Amino acid sequence: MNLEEQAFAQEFIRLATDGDARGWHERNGGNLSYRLTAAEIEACVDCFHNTAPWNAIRTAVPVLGGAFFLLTGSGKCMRNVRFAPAENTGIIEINAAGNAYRLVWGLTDGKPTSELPTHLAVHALKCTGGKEGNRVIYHAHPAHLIALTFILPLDDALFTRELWEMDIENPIVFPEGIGIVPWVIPGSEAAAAATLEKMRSYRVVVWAHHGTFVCGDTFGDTFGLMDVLEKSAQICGEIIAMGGKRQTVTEKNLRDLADMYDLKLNEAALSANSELEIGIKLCYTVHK
Ligand code: 2HA
Ligand code: ZN
Repeated sequence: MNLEEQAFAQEFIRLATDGDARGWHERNGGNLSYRLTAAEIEACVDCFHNTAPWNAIRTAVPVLGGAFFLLTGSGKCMRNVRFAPAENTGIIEINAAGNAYRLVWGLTDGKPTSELPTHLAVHALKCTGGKEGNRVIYHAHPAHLIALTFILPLDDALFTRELWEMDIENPIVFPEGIGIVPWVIPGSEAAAAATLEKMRSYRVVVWAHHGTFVCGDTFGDTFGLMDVLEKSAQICGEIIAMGGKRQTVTEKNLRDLADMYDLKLNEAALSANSELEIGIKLCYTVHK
């Protein structure tokens, strides 16, 4: 079978296409990577070549030794992925020591995403302790979330609390909260290190004034997570544009929800001040 027709490749293409349709991928913005299962590697091995040179990975990822990733290419556009998967995406193999990678399929005239250090660092962190989950890592530039990073304090608990209040399902979708990384140079080892630190506690990291990094077990989970975050950020932006909240979801409401659905909610976000002042008072009255 043609590699592009494999179910995982089709799901990868669908996510790239849907993210582009949402407007999250202007020009070459954003990137996506997926760690293949043993069965998928087996099914594709005849399509792989072993002639490309090995490239050093500056921060070695021994736990990923022998892994294969399907990923977008540096400078490639999500909107083109579905029309020419083998030009815009590729599969890399990590060597046994986890300190080098080589291209084994695709990216016929290119190289892996500029954010490869962050993708690999987060995959290494998230694949440990049961190698089944967190196969998908997705970076996008959703406008409302980025806009909020110019308005809300760059604080994990406050950001989490605001987004939780925006959609009743959000505490269920990301009970552990979200991490915020202040401005960092895109593609840098520093960006990877800062993201890694936050990913120890979360599955969502927002890069201030840049975009969002999320990970999920499946393509559907990952896209859904990005989607709820962005919709919540949009609601938050509209509230600010309307002059701020007159009432909101209280700490008690959230604790009741946690009891009912047996959620372990992030305590700092639960007790965060929901009467933020951000130039305008974001919340005028909180009905307790
Ligand atoms: O792929 O979004 O952060 C381009 C980017 C870099
Ligand atoms: Zn980016």
